[in-house]
Amino acid sequence: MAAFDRFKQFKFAHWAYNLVHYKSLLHNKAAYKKYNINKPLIASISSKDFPDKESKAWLDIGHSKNLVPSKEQFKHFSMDVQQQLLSWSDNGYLILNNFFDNPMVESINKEIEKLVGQKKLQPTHDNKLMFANKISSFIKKITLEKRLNEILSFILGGEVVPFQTINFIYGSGQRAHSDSIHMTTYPLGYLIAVWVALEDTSIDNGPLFYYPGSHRMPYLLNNDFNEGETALTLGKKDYVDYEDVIEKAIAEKQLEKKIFLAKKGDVFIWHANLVHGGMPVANAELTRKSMVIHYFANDVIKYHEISERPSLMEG
Ligand SMILES: O=C(O)CCC(=O)C(=O)O
Repeated sequence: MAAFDRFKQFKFAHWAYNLVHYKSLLHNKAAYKKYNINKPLIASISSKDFPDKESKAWLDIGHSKNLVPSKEQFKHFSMDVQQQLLSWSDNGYLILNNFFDNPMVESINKEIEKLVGQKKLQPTHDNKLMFANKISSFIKKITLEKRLNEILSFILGGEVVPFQTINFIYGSGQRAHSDSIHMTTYPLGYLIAVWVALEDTSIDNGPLFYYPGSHRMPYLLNNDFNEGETALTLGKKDYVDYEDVIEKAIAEKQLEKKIFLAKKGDVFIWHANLVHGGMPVANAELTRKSMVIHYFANDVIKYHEISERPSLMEG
């Protein structure tokens, strides 16, 4: 393990970092009070600090076909969206074909290109362009798109707040995972993701894949794969260990894998616990421009399970 990675194993390194970013942790204050979490906002936090693993988002408590029609807002959605909301509990995803029109998609692509050209957006080691929403008022505006936010806040049962955007120029090739290991909430299930196709995808440029119904599997959290945690150090297992465990769980369940062959402008919304990833890129010369926006419900505890770091949210 590299020296810096070893250093990050020590929780006090995170506490110091959190202290510097104290303002960005205030979003957790009301929820800590509500759920009786007696810890400073800068402290490490994980599922072990919560009273149960059972509390869930309102739409996960029963079946969406029974729950959604009783809400006033439901009848204001299009027939297509209504049908998909009724099946949310079965599928764990929703598809909005042609949601963004061509000029809008081109404007997003231009904006990302500009930010990359100006080196304001730099690819991470795994080729992600992170947090364009924090440096571009145009991208921020996209995350707040009204029709989109109405659907998201309906599904999560309250106000949603964008946490991050991730832009891809090439397919991610990312292994199967649930976002709840990266952006965890208490109660569970209060994260939602929006994937936007910024060009057509095909089997050659590494399209998105997903397992319908996988969101109903138990949430995989530190207790399920990590070990060796102490009061001062994080568990000894790594993200790769998590990926191995989730792949095994999917294989055991024999869930069907589906591939989203998106057209430019299509949107795919997934549940906090839907297992998904990126297909291997068959032709490395092809781009696969896309943007993911992750949203949290506003009034829940938001953090990162593996590193036990509370999420940093813009004030
Ligand atoms: O776009 C992809 O290939 C995968 C994105 C993803 O898995 C995520 O953002 O959680």
